[in-house]
Amino acid sequence: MTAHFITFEGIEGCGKTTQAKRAEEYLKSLGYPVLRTYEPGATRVGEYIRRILLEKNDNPIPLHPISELLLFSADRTQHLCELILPALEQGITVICDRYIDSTTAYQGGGRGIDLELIHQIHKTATLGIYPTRTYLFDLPVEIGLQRISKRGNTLDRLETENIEFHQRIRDCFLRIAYNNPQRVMIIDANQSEDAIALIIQNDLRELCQK
Ligand code: T5A
Repeated sequence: MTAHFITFEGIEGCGKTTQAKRAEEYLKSLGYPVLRTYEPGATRVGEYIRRILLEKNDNPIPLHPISELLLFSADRTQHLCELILPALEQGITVICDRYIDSTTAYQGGGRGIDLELIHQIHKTATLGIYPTRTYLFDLPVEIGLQRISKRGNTLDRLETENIEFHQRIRDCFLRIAYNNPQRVMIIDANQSEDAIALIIQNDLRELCQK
């Protein structure tokens, strides 16, 4: 199998992290080397950036939407240089929990930043590295937010946004999928974990043969 760059995307509480772990286990069980990683925060610089963006406290640091966009993008470039590119170059498949589609959906769809500007920034920040397969976990916003509220943790700056904000994000993710049907597979995330894992495993098996 050529090393693939696979991303997991979706709204809050969609269950993508659970499935990213299961996909990693599955590919490893077939004997493929895999790096599972995430955005933001997977590098040392990223840890600092993540604290600015997502620190959970009652008084989050004020951030202009463009600053937010640039911080997610800075985290990405560092992530690519330190982890993603070296892994791909060694033939290791990379599973990444969130990537550019999250920026388009959250900062574009959610915050309303011009999508053309976001695409221009992607071109620079990604160093031209785009995923070969993306799983989009689609779910009604109410169900996703209920799932995260059950965790009982303090919520971060994005989780505390109103329901319309999260609905715009879901709509934007779906538009990305419709515009990129070869790359993005929409998964109905309102099914059992096992049912979802099976859908992904079937798709991964096909991908492995390419
Ligand atoms: N962000 C990120 C941007 O705004 N722009 C960007 O460019 C990027 C990269 C990251 C935040 O940053 C934003 C998006 C996010 O707001 P985070 O803390 O890193 O935040 O976490 P998330 O990516 O949001 O992911 P989580 O791991 O917190 O949530 P998931 O992916 O929904 O994951 P999971 O699997 O933990 O599931 C959530 C809950 O649902 C249950 C799980 O047990 C868990 O309790 N669950 C199910 N329940 C019922 N049925 C199923 N099939 C289930 N699957 C899981």
